Amino acid sequence: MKLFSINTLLLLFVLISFSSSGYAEDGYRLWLRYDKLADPAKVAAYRNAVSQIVLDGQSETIQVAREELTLGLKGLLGTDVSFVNQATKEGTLIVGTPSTSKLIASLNLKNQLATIGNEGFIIQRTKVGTTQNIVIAANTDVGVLYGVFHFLRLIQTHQDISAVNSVNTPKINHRILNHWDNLNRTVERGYAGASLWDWHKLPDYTSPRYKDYARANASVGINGTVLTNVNANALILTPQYLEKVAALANIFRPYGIRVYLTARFSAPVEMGGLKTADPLDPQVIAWWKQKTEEIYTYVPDFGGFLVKANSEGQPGPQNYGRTHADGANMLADAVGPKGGIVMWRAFVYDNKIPDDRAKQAYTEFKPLDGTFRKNVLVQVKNGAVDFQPREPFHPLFGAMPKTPMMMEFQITQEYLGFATHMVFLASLFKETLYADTYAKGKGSEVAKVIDRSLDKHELTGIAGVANIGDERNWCGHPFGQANWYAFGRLAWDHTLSEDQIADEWLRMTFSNDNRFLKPVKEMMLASRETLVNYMTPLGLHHIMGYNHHYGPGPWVNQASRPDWNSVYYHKADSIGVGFDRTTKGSDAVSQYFPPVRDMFNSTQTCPEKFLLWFHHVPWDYKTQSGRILWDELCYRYYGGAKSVQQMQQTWNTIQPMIDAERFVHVKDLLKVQEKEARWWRDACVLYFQSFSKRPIPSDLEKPPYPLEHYVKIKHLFVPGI
Ligand code: BDP
Repeated sequence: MKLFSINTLLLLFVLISFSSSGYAEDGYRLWLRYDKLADPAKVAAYRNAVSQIVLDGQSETIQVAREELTLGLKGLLGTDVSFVNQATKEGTLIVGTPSTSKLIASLNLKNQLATIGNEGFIIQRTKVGTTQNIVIAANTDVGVLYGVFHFLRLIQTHQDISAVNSVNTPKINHRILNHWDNLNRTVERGYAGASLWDWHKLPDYTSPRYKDYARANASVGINGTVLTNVNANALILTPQYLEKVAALANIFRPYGIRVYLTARFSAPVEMGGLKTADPLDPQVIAWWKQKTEEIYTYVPDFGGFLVKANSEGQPGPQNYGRTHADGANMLADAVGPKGGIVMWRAFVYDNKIPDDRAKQAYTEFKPLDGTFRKNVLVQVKNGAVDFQPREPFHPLFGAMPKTPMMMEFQITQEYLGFATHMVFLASLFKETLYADTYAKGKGSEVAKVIDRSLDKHELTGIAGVANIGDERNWCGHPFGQANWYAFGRLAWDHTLSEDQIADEWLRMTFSNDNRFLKPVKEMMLASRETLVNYMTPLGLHHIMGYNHHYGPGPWVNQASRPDWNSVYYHKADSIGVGFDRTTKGSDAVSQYFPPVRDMFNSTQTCPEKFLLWFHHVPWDYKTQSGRILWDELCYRYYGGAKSVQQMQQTWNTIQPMIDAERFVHVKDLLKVQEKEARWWRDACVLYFQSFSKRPIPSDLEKPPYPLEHYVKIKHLFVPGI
């Protein structure tokens, strides 16, 4: 009798080989991989440092901390570490808060705990009785959980913990992901599959991914999530959906993550049957108050609302002759008594206003400074136009000292190559955070505006538009995960360097091997500049394909509104290229504080990276390299595309150091990136050449097709719309 066919045996073999490493390397585990450390000496050292664990407390948060420690240590060290009641021997890991753990309460940590607030933690090697132990202490259970994740990270990244002494507190209170997810599971500007939220099956079926999503967020300290698109659908506020929202909130709660929703401003009309959504109308006020109370019956710790109003066609208070503050305050009064907040977006611009789009948010919001309720944050994109590969910081930062300003970054790569280009966004985030606004003189960096060190607001916040979908590896590109990670780490502590964040992420996600780390880290750190060079060098912006925003489209001039045309932004003509935003032009420079204004106002002092953002510059203008602008533009485009080829070469060298699955995945995506970088280069250079009338420098290869070829390329069914 034949028991097994050859095929079955083969399948069995494949399964066994997978299970010996535990998992297929499909990226699902993100940076929380916990594979056994390769170096036996390290394993031995960590086992000595953590021979048993005392973790007191019963809350759900303590339970998930226990789960994570169990999973992490078993994986990393290859053995179960037992939980005990007493620090009976050297190398006991003592975890908890003074209120849940007698042992923690008995240690001399009072002074330190007094400095770390509700979410901070201390990890310290301390003598307990006669033995040396490591303590993870916090004031709250969620602080303990953050400490546990940090401790596991130390081991994952091979840190020496023999003298560990880390006091860690978040610099910003609200660290929030914004999902632009629709109720039909499409994701606006999402490139990683469908929405994670399976509304149809919720609340009864809850995918295991929800918990893993929460773990990943908590591991980097993200403590809030806005579930729905800023282009909002009022349906989310109905009982049918609130029940589903509650199911998600219940899963996220133990991980310290609060749920927020987007509020469609016209909801009182659309679903409440009212004739108006005027924020000063008593019936409207009562409707939102009642609706908010209803939401809190489903989600007792509901975080509040995010609102896009009077922007790109969304309804808002201005429809009724009211201001943004009137609208925000009405909602703030509704959620305030329950501890909720309102994040009111400043992303507003109107094609009927005959002014530079880049100026409009400032013009509208600055006069409202001081008129918002205490529980309102004004959420401002990093730059004044729209999440471009590079923009100068938004002039509203520092300009509204009486209002807490919340940073909005875009993690999803709407304008940065979707989920096929490798670009490490920590560089972009840091560049904005560390731009000096001069609001209170030198040293008034954007980070200090949003972390309250400048104006001492009670509320502080930072948001990132998520790049997460239901693709197996969450973000589409394996390196897209690094941007989710980087956002979280910088939201917690913006002083971390890009280098450190890349280093941590690579070690946890791929390998601690230096032969891998060094070249790949270098590649990541250079990747944003590379992308800027092949897409929008020297301050160019908003020259992508119309509407879907895929690929180059510097020729776009037929959009339904002028401020959606590329030609509006680059203003190329026979004389030169660039948007004159100087005091002689649109005067956008004057929205910055004087030293910044003056710096941007002159081509002599304007950083070259922002040259064409602020100036219309003649083609023969001499740039810093000594080349004329036209030549420099060509060299930047060609240099960018060439750097992608170098990225490919670098990636090929690390093949032996990582698994084949992820190696091939990244290798193939680099092929796409290389092709598209050349596409951007050729299309843009040929297009701008039609104005400059100058030759492409002779040492650069000529584009294979004429300009018309690129103009004619049409893309249908582009994801993310
Ligand atoms: C733009 C996106 C659009 C968003 C908008 C926003 O193209 O899909 O709705 O930003 O932030 O960049 O509201």
